[in-house]
Parts: sequence; structure tokens; C-alpha cells
Amino acid sequence: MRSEHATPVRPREQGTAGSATAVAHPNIALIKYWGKRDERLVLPRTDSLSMTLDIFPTTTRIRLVPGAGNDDVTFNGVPATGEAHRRIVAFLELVRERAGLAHRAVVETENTVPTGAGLASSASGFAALAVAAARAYGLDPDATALSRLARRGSGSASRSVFGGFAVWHAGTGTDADLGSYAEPVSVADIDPALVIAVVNAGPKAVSSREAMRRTVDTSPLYGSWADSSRADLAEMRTALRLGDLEAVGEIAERNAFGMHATMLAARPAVRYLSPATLTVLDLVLRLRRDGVPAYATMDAGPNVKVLCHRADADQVAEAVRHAVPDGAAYVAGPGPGARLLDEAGR
Ligand code: 2P0
Repeated sequence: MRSEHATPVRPREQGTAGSATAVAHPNIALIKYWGKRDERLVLPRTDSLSMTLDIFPTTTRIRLVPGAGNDDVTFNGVPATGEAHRRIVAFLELVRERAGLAHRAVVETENTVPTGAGLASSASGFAALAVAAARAYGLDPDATALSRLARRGSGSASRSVFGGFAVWHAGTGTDADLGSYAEPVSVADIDPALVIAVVNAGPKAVSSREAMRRTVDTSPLYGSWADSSRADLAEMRTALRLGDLEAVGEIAERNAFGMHATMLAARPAVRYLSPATLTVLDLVLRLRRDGVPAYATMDAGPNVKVLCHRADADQVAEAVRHAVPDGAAYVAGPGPGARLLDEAGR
């Protein structure tokens, strides 16, 4: 029998929308997040900075179902299972606890990333879920609180709450949870593009969560990278403020190479870079030698994202397709932050 004491969740029907739909876009970090200092709260060891994309949105619809015994979660119509399901349910538990509302939910997520594009959908996914679930459960967070909430689903999701460029503060002090959120970064008019070079559509051998953990625990290079990343962030902010795309690219490229170096030194090593990755990295060097400012960044997978001027993006994408005929290239510009959609999906 349920009693007031048995259930810490206080039913509060009023103020709930009951259902909501939200959209969010992926982001690519130019200063990487690699390593947590608190796994449960998803607190990173360093600040990171990213550009939200204008392609590959995730749309998430949530509907509360009073009386249901479980959360029903689907991705592109396919029921979620295993770790993916567990992470969504854990996130919804957090929202329910904050809302004082016990209702389970139906969560339907549509990802538009081409299958196997190797672009993490957890950033757009948890940003969209945070916005939709907060609304459906009657919470009323401001953008900072939404970013903190999205962070609990997946660290990089804290940045996808915002459009354009965003910095995610690691958070310090007595209440690091409160201090760890993303916020927009002011950027001069640089008209950037990221060409997403998909070289391998296979699933990754090691999840980024596990790879981060192993790197922090075993890589002798980790501490040096974390220190240099703090310096990179300061320089990156200046380069963005000045609108110096070449400097932005150089800093992003060295930060990403450094992150991969920490992984290669982990025990056992985590190596995401493949021969096709190196083909694109060689191409980026050739483009630069030919006078096209182009800079590479790579995440927890073999694909390469090439930062360049928007005016050069089609040429860069064409060069990628030529260099890796089995691959694909997509051009992205800075995209919008996460937002609620109305009933008509607008
Ligand atoms: C980033 N990555 O800054 C870094 C660079 C991958 C490489 O954020 O464990 O899916 O859910 O907090 O956010 C991927 O990690 O990890 C990531 P969790 P997440 O974009």
C-alpha cells in the first residue's frame, strides 16, 4: 500500500503540460571535454567549448502516462534497450524527483543523423529530452538550469542547449553541480563551417564514457593535456572574440590531437583514428598548403570534422569525397539552441 512516507514523490498535477516536444542539434567541441571528476553528477575535469550545428536535429516527444509501470522509449520507432534505455530512465527519474511527480512517460525520439554517421546523438538527444521533459513534468527552468539538467544525461548535451558557440564550465567550489553549466560565447563575425567527413560508419569499439574513464585512470599524459586544454580555452576565447578563424582552427586542432594522444597512452590504448582518418588529416594539410584555411578535429570515433570558412566549405567537402570515395561529407554551419515545438511541430 502506498503511504505518504513510502513515497518521497509528492504528486503535483497542476502546472504540468503532460506532453511536450522539443528539438535540439548536435555540437562539435573545439576545446574538448574528455574526463569526468564525478561520474554520477557528470562533472568534467576541464571546461570545454563547442559549436552547435545547423544539421542533424533530434526531435523528442514526451507524454506522461499516469498509472503506467514503466517508461516506454523509442528511437526512430525502435524500442530502446540496454544501456540507452537505462540512461533515459535514470534521467527521467531525476526530472520526476525534482517535479515531485511519479508518472512514467512515453518518449519518442527521431534522430536525423544518417545511420552510422558516427556523430554522437547523445548531445542533441539529451538536450531535446531535457527541454521536453522539463516542460511535460511542469518544471520551469531557465536556460542555465536546463543546461545543468541536460548535463546529467550526457555531458556534451549541456552545450547543445545553446546555439552558436557555447562554453561549458567545469564548475568549482563547494557546489560544483550548480557551477557546471554551459553558456553562449560571444564571437566576432567569422562565418565558419564544419565539414563532417564520415569515413567509417561502423559502431565504435569503446564507448566514449568508458574511454574517458580509462584515459583519466591510466594515461600518464592526461594531466598535461588537461593543463594545456585550460590554456587552449583562454586562447580560443580570444581568437573567437577577434574573429580569427585561422587561430580558432589551430587551437582546436592541437587540442583534439592532444586529446587523442592521451587516449593512445592509456592502458590499454584507446585508438579511434583509422587509416581513412589519416587520409583526411593529410588532405587538411594539403588544403592548407594550397592556401585554404582548414583545420581538423576528431571525437570518439574515426570521423574528422574540418573547420573552414563557409565560402570554402563546398570545396573542402568535395575534396573529402574525392580523398575518401567510400565516405561522405556534410557541410554544417552554426545552428540554433534547443527549443520547444508547438503541437503542430513548429
Ligand atoms: C566533446 N566528446 O567535448 C567530447 C570530445 C567526445 C570527444 O563529449 O559520458 O557523450 O555522456 O558525458 O558527452 C562525448 O561524450 O559523454 C563527448 P558522457 P558524452 O564533445
